[in-house]
Amino acid sequence: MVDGGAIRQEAQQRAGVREDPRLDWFRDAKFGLFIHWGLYAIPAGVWNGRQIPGIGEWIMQHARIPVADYERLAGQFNPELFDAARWVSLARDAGMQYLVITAKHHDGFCMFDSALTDYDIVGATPFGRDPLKELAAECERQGLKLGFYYSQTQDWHHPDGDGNDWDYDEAHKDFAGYIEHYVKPQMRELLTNYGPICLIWFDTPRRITAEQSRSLVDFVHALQPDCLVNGRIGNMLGDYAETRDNAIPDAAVDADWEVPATINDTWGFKAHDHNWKSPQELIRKLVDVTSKGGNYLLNVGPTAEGLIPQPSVDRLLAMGEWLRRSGASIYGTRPGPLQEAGWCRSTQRPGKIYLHVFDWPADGRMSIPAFPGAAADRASLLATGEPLDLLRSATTSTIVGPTMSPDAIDTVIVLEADRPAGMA
Ligand code: JFZ
Repeated sequence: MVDGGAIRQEAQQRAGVREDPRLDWFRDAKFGLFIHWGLYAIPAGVWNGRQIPGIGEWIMQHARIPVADYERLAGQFNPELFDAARWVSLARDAGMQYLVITAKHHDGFCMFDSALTDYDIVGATPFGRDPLKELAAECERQGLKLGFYYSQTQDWHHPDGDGNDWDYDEAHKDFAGYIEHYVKPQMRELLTNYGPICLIWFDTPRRITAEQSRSLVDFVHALQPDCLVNGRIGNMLGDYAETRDNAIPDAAVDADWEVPATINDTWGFKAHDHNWKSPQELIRKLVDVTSKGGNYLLNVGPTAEGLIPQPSVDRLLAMGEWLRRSGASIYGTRPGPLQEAGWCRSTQRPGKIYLHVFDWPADGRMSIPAFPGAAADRASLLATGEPLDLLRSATTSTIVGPTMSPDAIDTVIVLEADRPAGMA
């Protein structure tokens, strides 16, 4: 959908939008928690004893499960171990600045109390609680921004939604009516009953017309002017661009953008997916994304009991630990001046340049060019403040650090000028 080249094109379309102060928090946030949670957590990738290939939240589509059969999952959904306070504090401990949870995914099941349908968590499950309400209260209490994922086109349960051709006849769907009389009223519920919502995360913009995309953007903004709309509203609209899933652009992109990413290979919980990325890999991806100007929206898929899988918890906590020592090089930064160096990533803020070194050189020596308009007079290690030697010539400077890597995941070197005004 949107890769490095396409995302740059989208940026051009949004020219001028770059200055929109509604996105100030988003530009500084860098790291968010994505939560895919719904009825699909019950089968967890297995239907009638058969492992269904592909992402877990797509099981209804991949196994062509009739609505009447899939609906029965609601009667079993009772996530008694769900604890909003624990989820939100995990996101805080991981160093995340916002949380986005599935209010309605493609399966059409509503994880919030909706007057538009009985097919929702309060009306159709033994659980009977509204987890979005509980999360909204906790986010408010713990100071985390809250956003909702909402599948505006695909709805495999609604007869007029897109995507279900095994129960319904695609040719006879009133998709326009579904947008007007179902999607919009539900948007009103989500943007009225849960306090301030930082963003609506739309998805898979198939069959939606430019007019429909635009009217949904306007509808959201009319209800909550500060609520952002992501690029997957379709038709090059929305407040910021979304890359393809797990796709990090190859170079910095001067636009507002976000990478949605998985820790293993599914969004919704799958019992048999154990392909977890290492903490090192995840931290380096966050650094890479930040150095190119984007945000990293990292997903967890809670179980049907309401628990975030322990391997995910462990990785998020490891990321938080690294961010506690090196977060100054991430939050609120912009892409740094050394983009093509290969041996490092760079970020910056006024007066400071941060060099991120993944693979520390054996001799501890690293050369940097003399940045135009950005004198680097001093170098130090961010985590400890330890000063490093800086050997300078007219065109390059050589940083002389220890021969042992100070941080095997990513060592951050801070460059500062004696005249900070010239920098950044
Ligand atoms: C979509 C959903 O279908 C999926 O279930 C999940 O919610 C994910 C975050 O988003 O999947 C996509 C959407 C776009 C691309 C790939 C998967 N893409 O552009 O490559």
